Amino acid sequence: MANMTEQNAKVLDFDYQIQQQDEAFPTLQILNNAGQLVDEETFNQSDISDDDLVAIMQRMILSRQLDIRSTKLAKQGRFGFFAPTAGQEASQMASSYAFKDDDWLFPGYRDIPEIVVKGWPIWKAILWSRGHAKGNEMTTEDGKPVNAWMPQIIIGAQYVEAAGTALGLKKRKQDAVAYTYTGDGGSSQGDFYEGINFASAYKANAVFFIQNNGYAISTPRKLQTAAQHLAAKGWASGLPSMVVDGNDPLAMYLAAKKARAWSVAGNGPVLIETLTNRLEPHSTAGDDPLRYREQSDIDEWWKREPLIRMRQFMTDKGIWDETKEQAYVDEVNALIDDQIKIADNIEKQKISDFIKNTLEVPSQAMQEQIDKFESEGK
Ligand SMILES: Cc1ncc(C[n+]2csc(CCOP(=O)(O)OP(=O)(O)O)c2C)c(N)n1
Ligand SMILES: [Mg+2]
Repeated sequence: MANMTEQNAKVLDFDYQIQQQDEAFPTLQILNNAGQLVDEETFNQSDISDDDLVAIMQRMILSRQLDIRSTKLAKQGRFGFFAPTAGQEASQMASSYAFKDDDWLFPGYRDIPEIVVKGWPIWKAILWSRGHAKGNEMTTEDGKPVNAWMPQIIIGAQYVEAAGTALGLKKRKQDAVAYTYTGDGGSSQGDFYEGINFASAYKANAVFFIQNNGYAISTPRKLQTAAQHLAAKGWASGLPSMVVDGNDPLAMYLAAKKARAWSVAGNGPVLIETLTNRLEPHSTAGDDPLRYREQSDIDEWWKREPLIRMRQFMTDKGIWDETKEQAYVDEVNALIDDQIKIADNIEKQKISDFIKNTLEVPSQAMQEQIDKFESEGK
């Protein structure tokens, strides 16, 4: 027996294993950067109408305008914490379009636009950014519940929350899923692994997104993990896992729609890595991206942002033009103007209110603080 078995040779060939990891995750793309369909057959599978395309485009524009206005407000000191979203519109808006009102959204701090299109008023998002308790009310303008949790600040924690809710939905035999977004950095957290492992073991109704936008604050994707694809992390938990061009709205919508259908049918969760890029600073708190990346890299990614290709595709299809776009931009900005006024007119939060909202039953020390601030009218 001079020769190794093919099986043993593969097990012991580490180069082969690394190469396999790379080849196992091709990227799903339907619309290229020039706005042309690269795969008409897959496009047809998404069964998407012209109205859906317009709705997705409008949501992406809403998100871009919110980003622009929020950044300006933050510079004027009128916004609290804001994490810019430019460049991630397909990853966020086209994917979330595939979900329904009954589905539960578990957002991270960069996922404000996904909550807004679920019915959370922008004025509440502004109050949330300022740390006002009213911003934690996940309800519509007329008080109806919005199936979303508050944006999570603890990196990756939303994966655990989503896993638990996903199991609840399965046990109650509900026709709904929990869907959640974290970042490339988030996929290195313990909560990430615990969430996907638990949800997969129980075949819970969940769709997990990793928005790989290239950076965790200043740490580039390559320094965060040696995994060649973040989606590969899902395989360890037995999950179908895919890599999607995160700047392609059509691919993002189809991936999310297929993942939801798979999960709601009782097959368990799906993990989706979206390849995108953060075009702006990490947050409006003063981060300067030029300390850790080149301007030329940022410029290149701006040429690949998702609105460009969607605009081209829909213009070629005859369902979009500059006039329509400008009219919608104006409409959204008028809405944002109104929402800012509402937020500014809400009664200011007292320090005592802030402490009262921390725990349902305040500790003794907190009660003493509440009493003290209340006695001073604060
Ligand atoms: C558990 C935890 N550790 C550290 C931080 C500080 N922190 C805030 S944002 C961030 C980077 C997250 O990067 P990524 O997951 O890629 O998301 P992105 O900001 O790019 O959307 C870190 C480390 C935190 N909020 N929570
Ligand atoms: Mg990131």
